[in-house]
Amino acid sequence: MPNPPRTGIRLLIAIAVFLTPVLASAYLAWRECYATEKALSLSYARSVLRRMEETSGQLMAGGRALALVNLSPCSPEDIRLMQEIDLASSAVKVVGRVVDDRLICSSQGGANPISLGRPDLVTRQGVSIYFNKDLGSQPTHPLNVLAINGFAAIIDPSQTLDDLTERPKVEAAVFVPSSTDHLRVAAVGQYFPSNWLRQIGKGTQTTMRSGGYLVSLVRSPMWDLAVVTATPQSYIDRRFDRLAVLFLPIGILCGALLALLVSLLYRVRLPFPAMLRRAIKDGSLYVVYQPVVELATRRVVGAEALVRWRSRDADMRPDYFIPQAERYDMIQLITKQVLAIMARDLPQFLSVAPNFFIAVNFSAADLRDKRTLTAMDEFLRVSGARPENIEVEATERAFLQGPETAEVIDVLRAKGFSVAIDDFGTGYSSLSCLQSLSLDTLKIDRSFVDTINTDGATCQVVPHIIDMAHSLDLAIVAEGVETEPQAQYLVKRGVQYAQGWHFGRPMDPGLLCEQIRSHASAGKESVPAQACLRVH
Ligand code: G
Ligand code: G
Ligand code: MN
Repeated sequence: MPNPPRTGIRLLIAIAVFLTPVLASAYLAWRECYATEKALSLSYARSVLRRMEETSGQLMAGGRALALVNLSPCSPEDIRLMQEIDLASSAVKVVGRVVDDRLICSSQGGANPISLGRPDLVTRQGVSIYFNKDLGSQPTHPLNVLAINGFAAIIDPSQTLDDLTERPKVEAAVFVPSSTDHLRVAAVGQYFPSNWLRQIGKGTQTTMRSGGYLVSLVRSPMWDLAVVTATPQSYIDRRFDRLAVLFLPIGILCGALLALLVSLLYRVRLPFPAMLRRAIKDGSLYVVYQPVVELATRRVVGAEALVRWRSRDADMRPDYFIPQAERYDMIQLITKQVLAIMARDLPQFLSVAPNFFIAVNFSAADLRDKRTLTAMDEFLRVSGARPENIEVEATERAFLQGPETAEVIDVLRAKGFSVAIDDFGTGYSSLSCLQSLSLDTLKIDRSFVDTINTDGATCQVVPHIIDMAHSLDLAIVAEGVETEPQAQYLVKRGVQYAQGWHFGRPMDPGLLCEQIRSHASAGKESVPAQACLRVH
């Protein structure tokens, strides 16, 4: 991960990852409920329409049959034929004869003529419709009369929509679309704004949501009829509540598992080589510089370059990743990166103090490889530094790797680089081997400097190391100097250089440059004021 997200962002991602399946399952559940209710209301509307179409068909067929035989209206033969038609017409309650807006007889026999008044509507097919007529049935029950060419079909509007009793609060109506005010043939409920009907053409159907209702419209392809149903939103909500009990726990479970998985993925470490390659590529490796002071003057004369790994894992410390990189034979990648960063930083140091030196840590693999020599030539070319500006540090273990190592060290020294033995005293061969090594500087390990002015057994070792380095004509850098008494002791013993928290912690190049500048300008005036302000 090039830029690992911070805790806050990670938390946000986890919440988002958790909520996605939860919301998705809720959405799917809701869509499922909506689709089910939509299908139900459409199929109901279609079945009502089918029944109305049947009625119309039977009315027309009956009318044609009577016209064909041309019997005298209400004659016994006529009434017998009407009874046959009645029997064949399942959707029609009674059939009869209408003359001059009066029902003069029916399949139930010749009764007194009943006046129907003006028809409420005459459809495009020529059907006269009389709504809600009391035809003397017991108990009193308003019926609709549909008449054409003197023949009448009598239907019970309350039976048209009787399926609805199972679904309380669902509203429905049968309309005559061609009538200007969309007359209702039958209706349950009130909520029928007429503009719904404008939505559909002949033979089509549609569903929409409006005013808290799910509205379905179907319109007959051949008859002047349309059916509207309005299902309250509460039907969808109730269905959703039932389904959510099932869907939501699954969604929550998936969300939790997914969030867990994502957070695990963030935590899982790449294998070390992949991590290191990525760190090099995305610039997570950087270099800090720890000042080296001349003890007599306390001037900063040089610095040690120490590599750092910017990582969200707090344990990416050099004492972990340097040995790992050595084990995976990748340490030279780090050396290369450190040299590249140093080449960028050095010019600003040198512009302030031309004799400044930087010590760089080499591992055994660097010293075994002859390509290190060409890399150092390239370093000088790119950085504009002189070999005297660079000191190569290596532990005694690295020094004792055989003839190739000795050869590389010799060539480095011949080129003018100085070479230091690092962490001196911690290895097993130490003093006896020192003589045989080709060296310029000895760095006394921190663990020995720690014993100065104490009465531990190893405190006897420090003067020996110092004396020996003097006798071999080596420069000495004491590492890990933390107190002034330690510094005093070292001065007294003739140690020229020191490094440690007493003089300065490892720091950014900009800060180091400022320190060198303030030291240098205390001596002479010619230091350029802008030297350290270079931005990389
Ligand atoms: O200051 P610090 O805690 O980083 O030092 C830890 C160890 O890592 C030291 O022994 C130091 O020599 C080593 N080290 C720091 N930078 C480098 C480097 O660039 N290359 C190698 N090989 N070792 C380094
Ligand atoms: O390469 P070398 O092993 O010399 O690296 C020096 C190490 O010692 C680095 O980890 C550096 O941060 C650490 N160090 C430098 N000065 C002091 C100091 O005064 N006290 C302590 N405890 N550690 C120091
Ligand atoms: Mn070192």
